[in-house]
Amino acid sequence: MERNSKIYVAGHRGLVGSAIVRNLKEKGCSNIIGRTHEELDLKDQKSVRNFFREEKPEYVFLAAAKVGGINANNIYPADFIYENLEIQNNVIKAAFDYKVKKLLFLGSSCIYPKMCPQPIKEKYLLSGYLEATNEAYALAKISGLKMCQFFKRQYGADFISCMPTNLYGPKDNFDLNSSHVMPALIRKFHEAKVNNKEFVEVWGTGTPLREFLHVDDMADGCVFLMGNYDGEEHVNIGTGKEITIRELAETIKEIVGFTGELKFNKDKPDGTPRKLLDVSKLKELGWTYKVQLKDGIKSTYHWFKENYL
Ligand code: GFB
Repeated sequence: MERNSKIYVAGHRGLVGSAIVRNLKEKGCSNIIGRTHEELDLKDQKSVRNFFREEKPEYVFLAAAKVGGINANNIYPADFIYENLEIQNNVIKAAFDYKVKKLLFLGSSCIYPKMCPQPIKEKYLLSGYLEATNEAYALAKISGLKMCQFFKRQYGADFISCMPTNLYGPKDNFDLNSSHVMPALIRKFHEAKVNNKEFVEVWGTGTPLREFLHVDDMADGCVFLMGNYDGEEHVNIGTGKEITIRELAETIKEIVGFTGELKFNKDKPDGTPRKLLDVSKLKELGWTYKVQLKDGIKSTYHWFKENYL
């Protein structure tokens, strides 16, 4: 990928897509294209094919998806499986038909079995039952990574996939019903502080473990893979470190400066107990993360106060 290569970032205004655009621009890339929902509905096959025929991008980062936290995934499984399959089928097939040089498909660590050995290696995929709360999204993402693998195997298409751990950072979704835990707790603790509330509700038991990667690291890892990897197997992207939801809540509470209590609502699902990624494959390729969790939470909280309120 050269600085003047024509690069399409699908989902260029989202949490990951916007970070990829920032990273590419920092690296001097000058020919980056994106389309908003209004400009291009990726669920509409005809529009997607027209776009690829007219624009003929050379490289594609497929960061567009219907995403959400445990609550949204649990409530809307039909939407999560159908819309994500539509988006990825349309983009991957159009990329193939219009001879895109290379495509990177972005998945998620929820593709792995609920109870598989930790840390999770890429080869554990499909070795057991999925976590029920995000089975729909996981099946869509598994299909996408397998589709890239099979287009490479059958046609020699340079389509690769990466599977990130839980991501957070600027431009995240802070809506309390559809968001992931990190932005939800940042917002809850902030609003509890400014409104002098006595407690903040944390969903579940607080015992699940999660790994968190800042989206700027995710973007850097994606650009690194686009330039340095062409294998069939997907690649995990993460930090290799995990924290309990309780520890996360206490860390965010301290950073925000809330002095009240935590209340755990056990009526909300815990989801998968752990999903720590084995990141040795990416490390051996020559990439590791940089943003430490506390620094990332502080900068995300700053972004939230500057941009969301
Ligand atoms: O981040 P999260 O929504 O998704 O939840 P998953 C992580 C853990 O945080 C769960 C707990 O155990 C939640 O119960 N949690 C505590 C909260 N308080 C809150 C809160 O206020 N909001 C939220 N959202 N969680 C997602 C998958 O699973 O991981 C997606 O559903 C995707 O498909 C994503 O794969 C990366 O980490 O459980």
